[in-house]
This record gives sequence, C-alpha cells and structure tokens, in this order.
Amino acid sequence: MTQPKLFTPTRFGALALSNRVVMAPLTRNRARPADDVPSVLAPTYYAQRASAGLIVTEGSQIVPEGKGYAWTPGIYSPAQIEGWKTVTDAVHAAGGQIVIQLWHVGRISHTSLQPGGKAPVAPSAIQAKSQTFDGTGFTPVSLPRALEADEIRQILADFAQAARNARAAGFDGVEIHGANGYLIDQFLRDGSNQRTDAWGGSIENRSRFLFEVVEAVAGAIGADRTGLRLSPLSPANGIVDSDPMALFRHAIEGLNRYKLAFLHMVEGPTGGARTDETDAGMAELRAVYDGNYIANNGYTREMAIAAVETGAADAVAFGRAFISNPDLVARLKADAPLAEGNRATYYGGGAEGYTDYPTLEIAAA
Ligand code: 8OZ
Repeated sequence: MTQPKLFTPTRFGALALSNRVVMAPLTRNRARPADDVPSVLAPTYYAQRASAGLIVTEGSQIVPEGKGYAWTPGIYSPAQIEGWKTVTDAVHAAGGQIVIQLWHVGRISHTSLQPGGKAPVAPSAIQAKSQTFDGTGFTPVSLPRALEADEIRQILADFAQAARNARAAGFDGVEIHGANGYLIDQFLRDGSNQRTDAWGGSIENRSRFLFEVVEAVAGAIGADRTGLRLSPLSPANGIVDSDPMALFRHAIEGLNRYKLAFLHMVEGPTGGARTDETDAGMAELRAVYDGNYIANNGYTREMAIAAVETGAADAVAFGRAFISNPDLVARLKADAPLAEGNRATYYGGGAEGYTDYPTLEIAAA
C-alpha cells in the first residue's frame, strides 16, 4: 500500500515540510520569569518534536503589553532573540522547520502582568468574560482601555519588528495569532469592537486590523514565510460576534489576495468537541480559501489521513498529542498507540511533563 498523503512532503511558500503533520502552538508557561526569555529546556523540547512537518511555537508576545499570562516568552528583546536562536538551531539540527507564533493578547490580560500595572489595551473598553493565570492562580481578566489610533499604528509596526526579530532568531517564518479571542480576534468581532473610527463598525472596518497586521508582517519578511491562525466559530476567551459566518467569509476572501504560506484553522470550539453545526460552517468557510490550509482541532489519525487525502486540508495540526508524544509522526505512521498527557504539567514547571515524555522506542526499551 502506498503511504497516506499525510506523511508525504509539501511546500508552503518558502517552508519545506517533510510531512503534513504540524505541531500546533501550545502555551507551556516555562519562560524565564525575569525577562520572558524561552526556557533553557525549550531547545530540547522543540528538537524532540522536530519530526513534525512544521512546528508552530507557543504564542510569544510581540511587546510587553501583549502578554496575558505568567511565564510566556517574548520576541521583542535581544535576550529573547538569543534564547530563541538556541531553539531554532536545535530544531534545524534535528531536521525540522519552525515558525514562531506572534501574539498580542489585547484585553485577555491582568494589570499585574502589564508594564507599570496599567490596564491592558483593546479595541474598546469592554471586559472579557474570561480568566487568566497570573502566576499564583486564575483571576478574571482586567477591564481594558481602548487603543488610540496612533497606538494601533504602533502595534502594526511592532508586529513587523517581531517578524524581523523572528528571522534574526533563525525562524523559518511566523504564524500570526489571529485566533482564540486575542487582540486580532477582538478587532474582528462586534462583541469586543465598538469603535466608531476606521477600525470599527462594519465587517469591512472590523477586518481592517487583521489585514493591516498581515500586510505589516508579510511586508517585513515575505508572505511566503507568513502564516495566520484563525478560529471563526470558537467562543474562546469570551469572544462574541453577531454574525461570524458573514464576518469570516469576508475576512477569508480578503486573505486570498496575500498568498500567505498558510492559513491555520481552529475548526469549531478551541480544544472542544466537534459538532455537526460547526463542521458545516467550517466546510463553507474552508471552501472560500484558495491557499495552503492547515486544519486543527480534535483530529484523530483517521480523520487527518482522510482530510489530506481528499484535499479538505493540506496539513493537519495536532496540539495535545504532541505534548505527550514527541515522536507523534512515527506513531501515526505506524498506527501505534498514543501516550496520554498529564494536564497537571501542561502549564508551568520544569522538565516534568515537558521534556521527559519518551518516544515509542525508548518506552519499549
Ligand atoms: C492555553 C492557555 C493559555 C493560552 C490560545 C495562547 O488559546 C492560547 C492559550 C492556550 O491560543
């Protein structure tokens, strides 16, 4: 039998994937507390997973204000760039490709995580019905302050600079985090964006920030090294919109003109069960996109093989399975059993539950 297309190489713009199994971005909260430099264990963690066709790193704040949780890494300081260089070197030495996820959380933050203890920033001063982890426990997110126009323009420049930093750190490209109720998603949706200027109101206006971020990043490092993640039908982080189908039909249609390396879709509720209703909506939105498409969310081996075989997806991203199975690609190829992860060590801590999951070979020995 010939091998399923899932395990065959492909090209997404400038990215050369050895297979179509992607490691999804996973927040692990292990960065150095003093300066948000990636953990000294991060090179090992990511290199262990380098057999993925493409690794997307954990979300990494593009500026200090873009941070929303304790111990997430940044990509704005020289020390952070140096730290990430050890990660990209390790992954490349192991034969992998890696892009960094560029993250601005917007209102999903707490004053205790913000420079000077100030309010987080957002399209509008509307508090999210969501919580964050501040290093001691879970706490409701803070009431944000609405961004001024010149601050929005500065964030676009910050995205571009973060993309240049990523290239300086040796990344093959970037994924813009447009999903899960963070800043870009907050601009898109009318539940969090009630601006009356060019960035608010109509679907066209609410999509403006997304397109401007894409243009800024693609302009800085090339569209062929720029990917984007969206979650149109996810309620993650209390995000609300009156007509998400119309909104994302417009957004995705508009994205076609940029010829990005890939669009990475969280299909349905983030991390949640798949439903027929969201599946139908996703199929419609997927059909609007004419570039490389990475599908994500609740895929089994069989679903992933079928999705790539039929062309429903060009690649499939796995999140939690990659935490506990560093050799996920080999296991999927062999149809071997997958190890279960320990949720207690997902967020924060050290090597336990991070770099100590064995490969199938090591587990058998
Ligand atoms: C889990 C915990 C904290 C953040 C996302 C970046 O949902 C996240 C995240 C996930 O996109």
